[in-house]
Amino acid sequence: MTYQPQFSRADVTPQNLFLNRRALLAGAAALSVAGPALAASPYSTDEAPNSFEDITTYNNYYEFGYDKSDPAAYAGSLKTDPWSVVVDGLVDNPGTYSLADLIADQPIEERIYRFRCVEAWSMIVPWQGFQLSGLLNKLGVQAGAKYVAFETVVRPDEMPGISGGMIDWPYREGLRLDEAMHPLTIMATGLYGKPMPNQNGAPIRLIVPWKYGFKSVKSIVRISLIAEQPVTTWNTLAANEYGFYANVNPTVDHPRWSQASERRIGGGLFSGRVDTLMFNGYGDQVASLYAGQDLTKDY
Ligand SMILES: Nc1nc2c(c(=O)[nH]1)N[C@H]1C(S)=C(S)[C@@H](COP(=O)(O)O)O[C@H]1N2
Ligand SMILES: [Mo]
Repeated sequence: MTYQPQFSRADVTPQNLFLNRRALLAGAAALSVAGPALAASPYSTDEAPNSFEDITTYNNYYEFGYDKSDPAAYAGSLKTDPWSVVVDGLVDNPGTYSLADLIADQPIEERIYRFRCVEAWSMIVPWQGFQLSGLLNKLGVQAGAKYVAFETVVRPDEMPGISGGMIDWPYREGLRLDEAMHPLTIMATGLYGKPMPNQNGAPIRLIVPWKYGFKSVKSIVRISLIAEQPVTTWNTLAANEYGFYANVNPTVDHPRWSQASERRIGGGLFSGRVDTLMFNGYGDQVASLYAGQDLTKDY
């Protein structure tokens, strides 16, 4: 995998807007053209979303290949219906759930979030989804569970990137339980008012907007409540480069490039280089989760 440092200069400063009224209006406007009316969320940014084309043609989904264009080219072969998700570990209601049963009672809403990859590019994405907390409460987290672990589907016949390469599939990610229960953490089932495109992780994926994008695992088939910090894919590949926490942090550089700024994907008014914000701009909401931790060590 070739990560490249970015060199263009900042020309746009992102608005650090949050929990305001304009976000509600922006969300409502985006939905009116894109699909069924969903409740707009005060958790949304009112920054202009990237285009559907940007979001669905510039992807990381290594099961389909390493190039940014590979997921859009090859993910069409992934069969996402029927879909089931195994829930296991320290949970009151374990089992193998159909996707429909798993999410039946979860309120879907739009969340327009900043999305920041560890490679120093970013987008604004209008996801739809529901809070992971709602699902975990339904499943019944038992005392002793301290982490949530996730796995992506492994289908070599449908995923041309599975064979070869260095990754020990399935792609694995995880969160501490308090991170998983945070209201910003969602399970996303679509974007732009449409069902989730395969290249973005259909039919259901995690989105944790204050963390680097690699935490936001796609096409989830297993959710485990566990006592110990789970083994995760990028941390296993290079622990000195990709921490378990992976909180967006402009003051802790990747060993091979700066994290102080990012390249906002897309043409037009909002393209170009922008400063990276602590916790991707969600610090007011999430900084307290890390009180007392040294984020240069817990990167
Ligand atoms: N299963 C799986 N999930 C994954 C990845 C992957 O390669 N496989 N890539 C991660 C990385 S590095 C990023 S930046 C985001 C990209 O999400 P997007 O393509 O929807 O922008 O997905 C994350 N989730
Ligand atoms: Mo990424």
